Amino acid sequence: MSIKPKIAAISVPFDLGAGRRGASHGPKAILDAGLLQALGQMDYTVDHVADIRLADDTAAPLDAQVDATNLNYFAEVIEINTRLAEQVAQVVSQDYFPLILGGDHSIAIGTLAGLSSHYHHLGVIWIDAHSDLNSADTSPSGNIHGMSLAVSLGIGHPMLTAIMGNKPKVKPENIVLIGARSLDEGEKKLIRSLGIKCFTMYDIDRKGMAQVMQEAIDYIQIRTDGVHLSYDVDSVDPIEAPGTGTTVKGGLQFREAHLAVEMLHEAGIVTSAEFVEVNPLLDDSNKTSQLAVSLISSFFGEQIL
Ligand code: 6HN
Ligand code: MN
Ligand code: MN
Ligand code: MN
Repeated sequence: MSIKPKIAAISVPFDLGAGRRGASHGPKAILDAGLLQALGQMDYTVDHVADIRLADDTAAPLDAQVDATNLNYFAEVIEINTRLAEQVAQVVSQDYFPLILGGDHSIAIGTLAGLSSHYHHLGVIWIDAHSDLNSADTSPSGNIHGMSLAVSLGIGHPMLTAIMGNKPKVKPENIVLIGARSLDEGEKKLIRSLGIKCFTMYDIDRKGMAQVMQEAIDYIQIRTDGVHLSYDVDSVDPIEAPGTGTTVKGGLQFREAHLAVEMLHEAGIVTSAEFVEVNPLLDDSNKTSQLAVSLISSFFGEQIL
């Protein structure tokens, strides 16, 4: 990233993919915490091109018309992601760097669908306590934010996998999971059977974050023509990121969380990013939205010295 990309910020105030409300306030909290000022100070041009929200008059629930068993807010998730996919496809064709602010992690469905219009071999670096590889058959909750990566692989309800065309948006060998520590049984099976590269917290403890990130970068850059960073703030330890709906203890430390994005900046391989699951309703101190601004700034190359 020696030449600064033009950034298209897309906010997605949506939380119906999650099990609790509040991630819909994430984009505003991140903006209020000073994101645009921080990027402006670093001489980036940021156009806040869209704020994607549900139409007021959501039509007759699709959930009632199709079999959406164990798929909570199916119709709303489809609507949001269809519109997000179109927006992402548009900005990527205009040579913007897409920066998506969530919202819950179900919005990765739309982000990846939109990106797949441009990249043939899209890589995905998924930093998350979870793997979001469930489907209606394996999900313990029915919450679609726990299914978004599976949908992008082409696994799940056909109306979800059909957004922006039926082909899978990402191939299993082009995914790297980082920070995993809460995987459901079906997800573990899928990771093993598809051979998805996964650096768990155990790997991070054993090897250190620097080595894990270097391995992730080396692995992904040789096989892809673009790399999307999907950063779920629940990857970070709840001490630093209390404001998120599905906290899991034993997460990334503040420095590890930053080192990951600093190394991605240095590698210059990432072509789009999203930061998701900031829920300010669970965080009176705004610690988590401030953390998001700090992570995004580091990702775009903020220098300490
Ligand atoms: N997220 N694996 C759990 C589920 O309900 O499927 C948690 C998912 C969390 C999803 O954090 O984006
Ligand atoms: Mn997630
Ligand atoms: Mn190609
Ligand atoms: Mn998560």
